[in-house]
Amino acid sequence: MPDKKNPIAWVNGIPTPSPAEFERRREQLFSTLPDKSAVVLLAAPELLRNGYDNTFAFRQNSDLLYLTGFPEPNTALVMTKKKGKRKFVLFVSRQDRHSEIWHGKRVGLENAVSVYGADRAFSITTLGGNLRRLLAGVEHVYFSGSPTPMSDPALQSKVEAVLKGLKLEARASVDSLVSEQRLVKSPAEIEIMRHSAAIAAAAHTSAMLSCKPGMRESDLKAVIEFVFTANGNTGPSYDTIVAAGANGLSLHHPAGLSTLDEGQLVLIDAGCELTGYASDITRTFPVNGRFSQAQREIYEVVLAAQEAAIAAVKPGATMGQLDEICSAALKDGLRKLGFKLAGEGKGAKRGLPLGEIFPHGLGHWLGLDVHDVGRDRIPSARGKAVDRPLIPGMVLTVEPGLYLSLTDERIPAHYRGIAIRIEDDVVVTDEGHFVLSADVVKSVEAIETLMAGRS
Ligand SMILES: [Mn+2]
Repeated sequence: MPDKKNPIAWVNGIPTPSPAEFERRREQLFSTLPDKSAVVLLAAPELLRNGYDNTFAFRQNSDLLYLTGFPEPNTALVMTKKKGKRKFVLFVSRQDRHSEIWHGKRVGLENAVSVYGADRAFSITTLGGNLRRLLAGVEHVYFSGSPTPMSDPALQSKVEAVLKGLKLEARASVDSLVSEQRLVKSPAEIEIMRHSAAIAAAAHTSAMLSCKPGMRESDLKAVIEFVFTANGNTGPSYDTIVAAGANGLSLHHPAGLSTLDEGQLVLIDAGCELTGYASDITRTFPVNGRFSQAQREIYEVVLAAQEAAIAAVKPGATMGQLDEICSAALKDGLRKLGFKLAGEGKGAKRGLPLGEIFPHGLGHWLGLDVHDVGRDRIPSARGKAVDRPLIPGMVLTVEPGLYLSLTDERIPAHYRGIAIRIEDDVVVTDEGHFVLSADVVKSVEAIETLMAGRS
């Protein structure tokens, strides 16, 4: 007998949210809705890649995925709350023999009810008329009033026409409502994210063990993505970044045909997407398995800053505070290496601003989207925007980096061209934090020891 209460269902060894978990999420959303209200959410569009019938792999709208797990395009979710009565309706594609010959089995109306838990399911072709009926007596509609890249434009105009006909305005965007809920992960979500990070960590370990001078960036990308696919048919959650040496100075350098040379570092920023949940890990290591003196010195500065920021992750801390801790550690380390930084002492104006060699933020929320939803700043009691305190269940990345230009004469010559980023996925717990991506090594000694064992 399947356990009806268990929030995780295992599918061939892969954890996925169970029907009970999706129901709990919808109940949580219902409980935040006022009476006489409705939520309308649309599937992502299918996007043509080239020609007239060759599409990109379909990825569901994250809010719809979060509330239903429903995998198909041409889908709409409607939730209504009237006089305390809650209703969850799905509009989906009918099963269709001709289309299924090409594209495989569709879920269909019956399974939308029996498997996905809808109270009612209708054909998506009836969206206009049935939505009008469902919205009778509704005063507040939560719907993205303006089209977003993540909702199907044809369905969007249909819903807009219905709202216009009923003289209903999308008063508040559903995005903010669901975003707030998505920001704090349930135990089931954290368990799935732990698996996602474990697969990504194994991929990074394999890349370190496979790396040899003379390989190309794309060879390491193949190693990384092989491990993703082989461990649960998961693809990358964003384009895999593999950057040889100074290629890493470009933050999102896609793996290309550049050679990984003796004496260079390689920066890999890669994560997978397991049943929708992203991991996002960066490691930087020497192509030949041994850091040079200069590489090691900069690496230790970045690592110390990353570890200081991670150590400070706990309920009540803010991203802004973590950022300050990290920046202070970077400045401290760089000064000891002889960098003349802007902002203090003699020659303060001519010094190098930290923002020029650490041009991105410390991190971001992580979840169904790799740059997940939820605001970093919230209004205070007095209405002023303040940094948001962390609470248990939030998941964030901590990813300082240093990118030392090849040509900037304010940088000591022996450090020029070095690009290093170190990134881990961290969940806020009652006690403090837990690092989801800890399975892949990151100290200089551990990396060198691991790589010394390459065959
Ligand atoms: Mn990241």
